Amino acid sequence: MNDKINDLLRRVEEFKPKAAAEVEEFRIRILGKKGELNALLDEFKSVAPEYKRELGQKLNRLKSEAIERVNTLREQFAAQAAAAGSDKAGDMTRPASSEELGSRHPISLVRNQITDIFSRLGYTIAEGPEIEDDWHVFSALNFPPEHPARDMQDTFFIEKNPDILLRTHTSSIQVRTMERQKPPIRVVCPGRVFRNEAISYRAHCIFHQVEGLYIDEGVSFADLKQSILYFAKEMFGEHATIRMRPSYFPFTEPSAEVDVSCNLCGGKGCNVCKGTGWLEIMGCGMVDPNVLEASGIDPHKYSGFAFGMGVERIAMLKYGVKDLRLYFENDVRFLHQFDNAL
Ligand code: 2NL
Repeated sequence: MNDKINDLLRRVEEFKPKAAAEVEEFRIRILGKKGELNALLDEFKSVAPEYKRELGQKLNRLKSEAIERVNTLREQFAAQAAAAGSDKAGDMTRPASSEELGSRHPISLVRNQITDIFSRLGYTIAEGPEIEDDWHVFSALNFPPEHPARDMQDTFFIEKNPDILLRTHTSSIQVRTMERQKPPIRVVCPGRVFRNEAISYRAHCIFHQVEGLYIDEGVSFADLKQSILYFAKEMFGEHATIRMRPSYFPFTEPSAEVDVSCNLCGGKGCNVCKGTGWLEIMGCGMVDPNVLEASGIDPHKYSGFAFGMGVERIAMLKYGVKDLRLYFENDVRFLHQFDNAL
């Protein structure tokens, strides 16, 4: 009996299974109901009383060692299986792979910069429909009936109906504002505009404008000039200066074209400003009394100024973009260059 116990004890100690299934087999063979340990306990019943004490203690030790061995081996295999499982999921302690982040489109960035600057002068933002009627785009703005902008060649008409068209400028938003609201009026109107043009590096049939309108009693050309100078300095830097050249628009009188000093050559003349030292940034003027009248504002009591600029052009000057088509292609190599732009 003593030899049998010693033999089993040695086999328990030397048991080195290669798989979890072997541990379970071992447990049933040794510790199971009809296992070797129970067989020894049966045999123990008929052991002579003088050996009972010693053999009983040995049997108890064998039992607890067998149980402990099975438990440790089970834990080892469970840990191994868990480690193998997490291998499939990847190393959970590795840093997460970075997400590709989107960024603002340069046109949105510049449009927001423009409207932010005028917000600081007390302007609010107004928007309006892209599909307009003749009144809000042309007639209320003093366009004569035979003006070339009304030609099918220049404007997109919907269903060939001469009264339903895609707006060619955002002035229609200002007309709607004047119809709705009494002076004082101070609004900036950003939006998409549409013109029937062949697409090239310098022209596109869809582009973006921001226009502004200020109407109150006693608004003068001096107010216009100071407001535009403030805008130019905020947009292009404190060193920026402006000049105004006489121009013509149907909706303003007098009208002017605004140039900003070239920030690349500091006014000396370079290939961007074509040697002039100046870059054209917008058009402006005093609102024509006919335009005020058409929208229900008394031109004897009120006066105002208006201005309009192309967002693509301002972005080109600010960021040196040389081809308009880049704004519409959404190539990420172009867009990511503006990740850290204001
Ligand atoms: C340009 C020139 C301009 C306006 C837009 C305007 C609007 C109303 C009344 C009078 Cl409702 N004027 N807008 C005035 C002068 C110039 O835009 O070159 N835009 C890109």
